[in-house]
Amino acid sequence: MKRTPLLSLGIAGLGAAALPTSARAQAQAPRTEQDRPNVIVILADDLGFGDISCNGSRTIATPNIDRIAAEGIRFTNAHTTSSTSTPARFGLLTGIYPWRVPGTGIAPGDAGMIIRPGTPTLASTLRDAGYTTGAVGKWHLGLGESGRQDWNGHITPGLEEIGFDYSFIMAATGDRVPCVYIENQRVYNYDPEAPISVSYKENFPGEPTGRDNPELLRLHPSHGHDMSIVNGISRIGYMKGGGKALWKDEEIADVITGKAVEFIEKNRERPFFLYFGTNDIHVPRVPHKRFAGRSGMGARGDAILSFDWSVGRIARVLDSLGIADRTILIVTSDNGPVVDDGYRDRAVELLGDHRPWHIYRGGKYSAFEAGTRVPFIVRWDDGARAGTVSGALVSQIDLFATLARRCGARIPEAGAPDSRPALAVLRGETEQGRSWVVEQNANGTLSILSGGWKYIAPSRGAAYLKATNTELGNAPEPQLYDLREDAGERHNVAAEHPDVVELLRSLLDEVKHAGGTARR
Ligand code: NG6
Ligand code: CA
Repeated sequence: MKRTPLLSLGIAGLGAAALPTSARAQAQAPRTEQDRPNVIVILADDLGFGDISCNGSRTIATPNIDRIAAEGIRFTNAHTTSSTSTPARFGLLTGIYPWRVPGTGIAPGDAGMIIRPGTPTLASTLRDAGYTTGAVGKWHLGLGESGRQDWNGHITPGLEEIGFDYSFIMAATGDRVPCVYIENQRVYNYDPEAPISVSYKENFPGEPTGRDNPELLRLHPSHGHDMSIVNGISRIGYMKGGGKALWKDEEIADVITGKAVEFIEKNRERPFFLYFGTNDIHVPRVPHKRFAGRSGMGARGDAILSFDWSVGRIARVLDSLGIADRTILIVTSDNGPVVDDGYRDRAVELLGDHRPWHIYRGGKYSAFEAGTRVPFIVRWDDGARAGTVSGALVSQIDLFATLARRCGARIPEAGAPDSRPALAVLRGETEQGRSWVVEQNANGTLSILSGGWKYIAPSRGAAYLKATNTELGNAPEPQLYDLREDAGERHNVAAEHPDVVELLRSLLDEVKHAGGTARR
């Protein structure tokens, strides 16, 4: 508490972010063909900092993820922009803080395309630089026009319009309809005998629901999730039809990992970018039978093993194709962990000594650290600093500018206004990370981390989400935590450090008013 690190921050800290994008683009040296590594981002869903053994967990074994960490750089102070999925993914793919853009909250399954065509994305930027780009797995950023998608035809605008040459996706989440895969903007395995209708307003006449027909369920909701029944599991939203196109939850990891592998194999000869969002470990957690019961902590732990398997499968295909030394592999998570997220899958009862949150407070949805401090591992194509552990402050918001720089891609003038290149940091050459990181919780409360402090802005949001047993981090008064002394955010020291509160409040204000869409 005898520190004055903030004195060097403030406007100076913000300066680099305000650098015009044209200046950033000019700083990029031209690259040769060999100097364009492949990029794979594996984005887990709801995987907590404490859910992987390389982050210190002794209650679960994740050997495949640990291997990537041993061959790469493992970050211990890395943050997503948001403690829920849609905004976190929006930030990662656009380099724009989601709180700048209305409509980036948790999306229903019939949300329209949230990244409007014309917005530069990491995919479009790499595609413009000659990369073949693909997105596989969980999407959750909307598709087509809100509520008016033709699920029986071509859905547009889709991923092609925002930079992906290939896509094989789940529209939203495992627990939201429509429960079908969508390949290149058409339902995969489409069944003409069972045309698809989707509604987030009302049920279709005669269709069973979890609420009215619990006898049809093999997995029961604990809260919400009582609408249409697909594969014996009730979901959020109503759907009718689908027939043979409907997914089987226990096969999702195999199907999407298989499609990711196919994409890699097909594009092995040219530079590619693959964004692979796993369904694991989101609810409903119904892992394949080869993982069921294996973790000893129920479906949630089994889903972690399934996720670890997916990472291993991707790593092994890079080995067998001989392209690991031409590929940057990133493993991270969209937001922090939750144990009961709406199904009675016994995750709470069987958790035992496992601590998905590690030492941190809160969890998914929260402004506290467990919500946004996520696993983050980068294995470089050239093997840079293999096995390093870095405590540098980093954010997923910087992946866009950093990868663009490394891959010789030019960010369009208005692109990725909040993203800054952090190559030396992400390559483990320095621990001088960001001077600040901004993040948001489920109801949009903003926090800023800087100089070992964390300030959570006052908010009228609920303090506690009872259904998931999560402290959301909202409070009507300002909160200040000294993360170096109090990583668990137990003691609000705002009253003792009004000067720090004021500095961080004004820094946050400055970030809010600088850059972003306002500069477009
Ligand atoms: C919540 C869901 C939760 C999960 C979350 C999104 C209920 C009661 N809860 O609204 O189960 O789907 O949204 O999770 O419906 S995320 O990781 O995709 O952001
Ligand atoms: Ca998530």
